[in-house]
Amino acid sequence: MVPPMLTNDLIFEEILSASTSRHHMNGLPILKIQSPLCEAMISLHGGHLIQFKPAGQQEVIWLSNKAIFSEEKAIRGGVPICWPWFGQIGSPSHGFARTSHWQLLDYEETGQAVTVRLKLSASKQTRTLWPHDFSAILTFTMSSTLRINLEMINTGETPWQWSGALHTYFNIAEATETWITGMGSSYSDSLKNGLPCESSEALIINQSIDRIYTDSDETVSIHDQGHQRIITVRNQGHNSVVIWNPWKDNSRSMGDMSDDGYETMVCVEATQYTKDLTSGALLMPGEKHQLSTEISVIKP
Ligand code: TA6
Repeated sequence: MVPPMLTNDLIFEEILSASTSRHHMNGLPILKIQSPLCEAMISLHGGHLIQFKPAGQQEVIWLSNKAIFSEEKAIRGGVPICWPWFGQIGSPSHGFARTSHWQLLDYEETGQAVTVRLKLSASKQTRTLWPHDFSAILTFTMSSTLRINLEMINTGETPWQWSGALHTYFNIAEATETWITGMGSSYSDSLKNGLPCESSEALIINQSIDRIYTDSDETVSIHDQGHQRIITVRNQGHNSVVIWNPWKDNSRSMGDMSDDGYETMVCVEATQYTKDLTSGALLMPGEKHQLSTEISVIKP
């Protein structure tokens, strides 16, 4: 079920192509994709994908039914773009990309997929938060699978360092009946001050979890028993996979998540993790880097 605001509060603006139309919600521009292969929505505020549903299947992406659509806030759920830093090592938390307005660069559709590209470049506003020149291009390739690619380019004359994440919220039928494999065995536990831990068992979502896995397999699988499916996640250009579920108490403390929100979501994030702003991945002038995630659904 998509949250009611996606159907009730969406105001149509214009048709862009056979599968793509432009809308707005609370004044924020939203692209809606309705193709024979999938349904999806992307908010230009944050460059934030807020829906993805392959034709004939359940929603793959979770969006909070209390998500706030406002220029000042990051949307709770979907795929927040955390960049150019991950976590609270800078301000705002998780970087400024998820609260910036992204420009629609172009869109294309073939029989195989709908592709939408968005762009964010350095501006007076971004330089007050992060004094660097950059250009970032987000490409969403949507068919029965979803691929999100964040390409970052150092357009300046000095090197800079970055971290970040494609902070995907997955929609699952029931957390306690969901387990995750392929994330690897070594992780640092953010709930225990980054304590290094080892566990080779499948991860069951039955408690508050905030872990940074550093030796994941190429494919991480979310066994979503209740929906009788496996969601596979293949990341590239990252150094870790963060898995997060806020569980009861934290859900209750978040104004933009309902008290039981944690029961139907889990975040599995393509992450470039670093402990502070000065030890991030280095990008030299003129260099590019791509951080991507590819999400598919397997019906056993
Ligand atoms: O990726 C996990 C995490 O960094 C958690 O520590 C948790 O706070 C979460 O992201 C959500 O952060 P947000 O700033 O969106 O509330």
